[in-house]
Order: sequence, then C-alpha cells, then structure tokens
Amino acid sequence: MNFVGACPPPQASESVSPSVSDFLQSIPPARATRLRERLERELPRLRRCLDPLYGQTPCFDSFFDTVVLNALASAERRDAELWQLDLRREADPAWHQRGLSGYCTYVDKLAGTLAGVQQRIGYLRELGVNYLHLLPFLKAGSAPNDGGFAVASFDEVEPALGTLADLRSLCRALRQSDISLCSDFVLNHVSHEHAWARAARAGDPRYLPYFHWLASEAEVQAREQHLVQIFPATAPGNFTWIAERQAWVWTTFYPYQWDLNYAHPAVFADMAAALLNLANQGVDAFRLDSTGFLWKRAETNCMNQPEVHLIVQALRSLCAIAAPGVLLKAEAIMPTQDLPPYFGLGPVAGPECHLAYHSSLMAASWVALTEESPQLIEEVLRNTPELPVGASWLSYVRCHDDIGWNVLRPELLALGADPVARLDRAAAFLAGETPGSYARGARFQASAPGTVHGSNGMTAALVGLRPDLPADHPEQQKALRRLELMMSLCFFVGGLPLIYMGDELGQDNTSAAEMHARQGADGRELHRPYLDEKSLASRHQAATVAAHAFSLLQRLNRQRRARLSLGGPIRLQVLASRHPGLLVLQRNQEVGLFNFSATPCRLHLSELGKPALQNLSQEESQTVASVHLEGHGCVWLGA
Ligand code: OTU
Repeated sequence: MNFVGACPPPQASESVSPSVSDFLQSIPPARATRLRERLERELPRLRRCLDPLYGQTPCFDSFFDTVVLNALASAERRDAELWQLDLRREADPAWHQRGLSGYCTYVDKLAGTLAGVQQRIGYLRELGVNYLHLLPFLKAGSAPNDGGFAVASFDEVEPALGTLADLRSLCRALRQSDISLCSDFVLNHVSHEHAWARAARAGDPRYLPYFHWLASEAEVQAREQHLVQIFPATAPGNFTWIAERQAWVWTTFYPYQWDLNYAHPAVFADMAAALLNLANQGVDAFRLDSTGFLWKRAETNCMNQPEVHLIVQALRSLCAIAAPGVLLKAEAIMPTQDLPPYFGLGPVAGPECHLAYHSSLMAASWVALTEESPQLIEEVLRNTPELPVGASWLSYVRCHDDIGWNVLRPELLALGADPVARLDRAAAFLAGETPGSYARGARFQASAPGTVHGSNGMTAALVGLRPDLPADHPEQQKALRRLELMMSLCFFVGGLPLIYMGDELGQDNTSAAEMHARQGADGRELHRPYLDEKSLASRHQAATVAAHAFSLLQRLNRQRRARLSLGGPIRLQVLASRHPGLLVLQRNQEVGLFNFSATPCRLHLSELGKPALQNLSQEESQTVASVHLEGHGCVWLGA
C-alpha cells in the first residue's frame, strides 16, 4: 500500500468520509446498517490510536480512509456464515468465557497437513477441547524458518501443509464441531524471503521503510546496549548486515526474521489487511506473536512501548468493524507487571486483547515443582491483576517454546532472592543435573556464566515419566501425580487452559535420533516431536502411560466445564496454609489444593475457615471436611 501523492482536503475528525459513505451505499442495506453502527462506535477509537502513531505523516486522512475502507471491503466479503457468527458473538461478548479449553500443535507434527488435521477433529472432541491453536501454517521462508515464524506470504498456506481452500474447509469443519480455530499472526517480523524484504534488499524505495535500517556500527552498538538477546547462543545480536544495502537491518530474533517498521503507516495498513483476510478464511482467534516488540524507541529495550498498545488496539478496532467474532491473544512473554496493558489496562486504555499468555504463572509452576514449594506461584498470583470484563488468562504447562525463566525476575527480587541463582537451580533440576532429580529436560541457550535463559523438554520428561517403565511402577505413579498436579493447576486457574500436543498422551521428548536428523535446529526441537502413533493407539489400553494421561486430561476438561464456575471474571485468591508445600487457591466459589511437596499432608477445611465442601475431582462428588493429599497430590473442592 502506498500513501504518497496529492492529499485530499482533511476531514472533520470523526465524520464518515465521502468514500466510506459511498461504499456503504453500494452494499446491501442490512450489512450497511450494521456496519454504520460499528463505525459509529469504532471510528473515534481507531482515530485515537492511529492519530498519535501516524498523525504527523503527510496524507494522514487518506491513510485513515484507506484503512477503514479496507476493513469495510473485508466486512462486505465476509461469508454469510461468518457474518451470522459475528452477530451472535456481538450479542454475547462473553461467548469465549464459558468453558473454552484448548490444544496447541504444529500442523505437520499432529497430522502432516491441514487436511490431516481435519481428520483429527474426532480425536480433539474425544479429548474434550473446543479451541485449536495451530502454530504457523502460512507460507514460510525456506528452512530454517523458526518453525514457520518467518512468514514469506500472508496470503498463502505453506504448500507442504495445504492450500487456502484446505484452511477454509478445516475452519468450516471445526465450526460444525464447535471448535474455534486460532492461528498465529506473526506481526513483528517477516521472512527475508517475503516480497517486502526482497524489494527492500533490492533498494525499492517503497519497501525500504518497511524495515529498520542502521547505517553505522556505532548506531548498532548504541542500540545493542539497551536490547535483550532472545537467542543469545544461536542468534546473538539484534541486527544483521545486508551487503546489498551496506547497512544493518533490525532482526530481534533470527537473522532471517526482519522486524517490521510500524512507524511506517503502510506497514500497519498492510498487516491489518492481512489479518482481516485471514479472519475471512474462518479463523476465530489470532495469537499475536512477539507482540511486545512492535515499537522501537532509542535508549529503551524496545519492549512493551506504549505505541504497541495503540497498534494492537487499532487492530482490535478494525476487527470490531470487520470481524467482531474474532479474538485477539497477546503472546507477550513478559513479567506479570508488564501484562495489564495488553488487556487495555495501561496508560493507553481501551479494548485490546481478549486473552494473554500467563507465562510467569507457567514458569513459576515449574520452579515450584523443583523447589517443592509454591512460594513463587503465590507471589506471581499476588501480582496478577483482576481482568476487565471479557478478558481471560491463557494458562499452560508447556508449549512449543522453552520455559523462559527471566519473566520471573521481578517476583524473585521482591522475595529478596538472587534471581539468577534460584532460576539456575530450577534449570539445573529440570535438566537432570541435580543429584536425585527425576527430570530429563535440557537447558536452552545457556550462554555466559551468571546468566540463565530457558529450559526445554516435554512435560512427561520434565515430571520424570520414563519410557522404559510400566505405568504401574511406583516411580511412574509418582511422575503421573506430578503430571496431574501441573495440569490440574493449569485447568483450575486459567480462563483458557491450553494443552500442548503430546502432553495428553504423556509423550516423551523428541528422540535422540530425530534430534540428530534435525541438525542445526535450536534446542526447542526437544519438545517438538511428531505425535506418537503408538501412544495414540494405546490411549484406551488400561495401565499405559498414554491412557493415564489421556483420561486425566479428558477428566480435567469435563470437570472444569461441569464443576467450576465459568462465565464471569475469575477471582483468584491465595489462602494461607500451615503446610509449606501446599498451594491453596480460591477461585470464585471453588478451592484448589495443590501439594507441591513430595510429602503427603492432611488439611482440615476448618483451618481455612471453610465448612465441609464437595470433592469436585471425583466423578461422584462427596462432601468432605478434611482432605488427605499424597505427595504431589491435588484436589478441587466446591460448595
Ligand atoms: C515467539 O516467541 C514464538 O513463540 C517463537 O516460537 C518464535 O521463535 C519467536 O516468537 C519469533 O517469532 O519472545 O514474545 O523461546 O519465548 O522467542 C515472544 C523464546 C517471544 C520465545 C520467544 C518468543
């Protein structure tokens, strides 16, 4: 998109422009009426976001008009079924807060192709999930491409995975099964093979400003001083030398992932168009990848800048016009204290994301397991704000990334701990380096001494499940309890719990042979195995690990929907207990007990000032006045 040329006269700030008005007159009245209503509400919001970002650029009004017209054209093209779905969701904005639970996977790892995923819908239903997050499936740059997180075209599916027609067919089939599809939207960067990057590399003046260019080594050094390293071992530095341009381009992640320059209005317009186009294929939710990095400011770490929120709120507003049934999910792997703005609770107030990953809670759960103490979870939960109506946390145990430790630094500092030393102990435990550790994970990107980065591994390996032992072996039973503890906490606290593919079968790490075959790849491949057909087949075979894990997750899905109060905001409170290993949480009306210690304990509910409660973790609930928890045992209780 190009915004150079003669500018039309400026418009009164919140009126509908003549071109918008012409457009509305040209489409069927039913849609036009509804769109007029949406514009009335959203245009002032959109202007409040875009004006501070781009108001100073020439032809701002023409840019604004183009963005709005594009959203309207997208709304007009939206197929009847999606249009109707939007209307239902507009009338019921809490639709996603009544018992969504999700499953996350790479397309190829679960089923080869998008068409293969469609064949697995029955499996997802059997597991009991109704939200499917597929990791990037758009056309990627040639390998390595960070598992698809280097997008070469937003308008095409990766040919090895299928076509846009397959995507539409999958979306339709999922909808018929009441499963929402979440797609990644990699908005911070594109592959160096994307047409915009190719054109910029060749010096095309239209696309040069799509990226951030630094002309001198001194500038690079000045920036680097303030920036973090996402992949210090495999992709050190944030800039990549481009010989053709005799300049450095900004590459926060891998050198082949070029950060987009959102200070350039055409980038925003093109990315908004790409998002709405994908929404029109039937995608229900977007995971906004690396949301925190969208805006650069000198002398800052270029994370979580206020402009990020203007950009995301503007995208939300465009969705509210053209695809109001769509959810936005922030992937901002940041300390808890930095997350409220992603829900629109920051200085830039306004509707923003419906969902955000609670990565501190996830990481703190792993620390708690290694320390046999829930102290850090308690601290994280104390810092976790209540969310606005219509917003929820995404909770998870594992995902395709490492467990990033540094998000926990503020909480550790508040507790007076030496963050690096304490996180390093957790990382050592999970890597099986600590004497007596049951875990079989690995450190990720551990670089200089005195630093700690992340940990890799599938849940099964991290909780100590062993592929060489039968499920009824006492050590496996212990590991299965640890698996249940982690999963049960995730299902208890979150608005949207997300299961990572393979965890539902207690699947092990990627095999050593496979790791070897994926030569040169980064360490996160350890937890990116293909779905194990053998485990899949044995999920109904009693006394297998797969059957234990699968029935556990089925039960958690069922019990969460049937037994927990869903629908409204979730109020989480940490209750005190005299057992140092025991986490006691109150979630609205329910109480969750999670024993992070390997030592059993007994809790009388009177100690919590509670009457006898129903045990919600059994198929037939029973009233109990006291609870015995085994080592790493857990239970949900309710009135
Ligand atoms: C995201 O991750 C994705 O989840 C990763 O798979 C991608 O590699 C990355 O973006 C680039 O697209 O910083 O806030 O393991 O937690 O890279 C987002 C490190 C991110 C990830 C980190 C991450």
